[in-house]
Amino acid sequence: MLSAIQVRDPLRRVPEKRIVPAPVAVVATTPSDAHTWNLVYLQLLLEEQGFVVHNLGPCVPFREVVGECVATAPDLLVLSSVNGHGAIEIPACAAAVRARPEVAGMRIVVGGKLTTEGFLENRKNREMLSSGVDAVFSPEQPVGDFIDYLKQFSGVAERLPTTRRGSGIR
Ligand code: B12
Repeated sequence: MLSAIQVRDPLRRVPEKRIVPAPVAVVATTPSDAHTWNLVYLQLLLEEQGFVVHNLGPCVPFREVVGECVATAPDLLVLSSVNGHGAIEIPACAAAVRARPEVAGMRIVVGGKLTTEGFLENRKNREMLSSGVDAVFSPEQPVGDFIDYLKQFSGVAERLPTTRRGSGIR
């Protein structure tokens, strides 16, 4: 004889698994810079820290950087340049991104071999910060400093409305 299935509490719901969207980063470089492994390195490092990454690849026109930021509303824009012209090109790129109110809350960080001198003069550093860059990582700085900086984004998803996050749901 078939016995009836016993359901202890039919209305009891399975506990919801909390889905926390990952922070999103756009990785880009300047229009003149053809180096690629720096971008791959940054993508892997950011992914290891829990980010969903949109890597735009080498030689990116400013308008493409701006377009991607506006389209994906990332938490972070990482601008990397190693050909030595970064300190000249990055302020214009950062200013173009900062002109867009849609991404006002996004952080912009910069790093790599930004000049041909092997170090970054204070004047060039200040120029980048005043163009809208939030943090500049100089060539001699250990990568641990960047990883520490990224820790502030670990709770970012909990602070933001879910509607803002179109992609990268984990
Ligand atoms: C491979 C290479 C090329 C290849 C690139 C191929 C490709 N598809 O990537 C080719 C042949 C195309 C090339 C061309 C040129 N190159 Co080149 N290239 C290199 C080389 C040998 C390796 C670069 C590399 O892949 N490194 C591996 C990655 C993982 O490391 P990385 O790029 O250094 O990035 C690290 C850090 O900078 C840092 N970092 C980078 N970005 C950021 C961002 C943040 C936020 C943080 C925290 C850290 C960070 O983290 C990374 C890991 O430690 C370097 C010399 C060297 N040994 O570094 C020269 C080098 C970068 N090139 C150089 C130059 C000058 C050129 C050319 C101008 C040469 C020429 N006269 O034509 C052209 C420029 C082309 C262009 N339009 O940009 C110089 C730059 C000098 C400077 N900045 O003062 C270097 C340093 C060689 C040298 N010692 O002179 N290059």
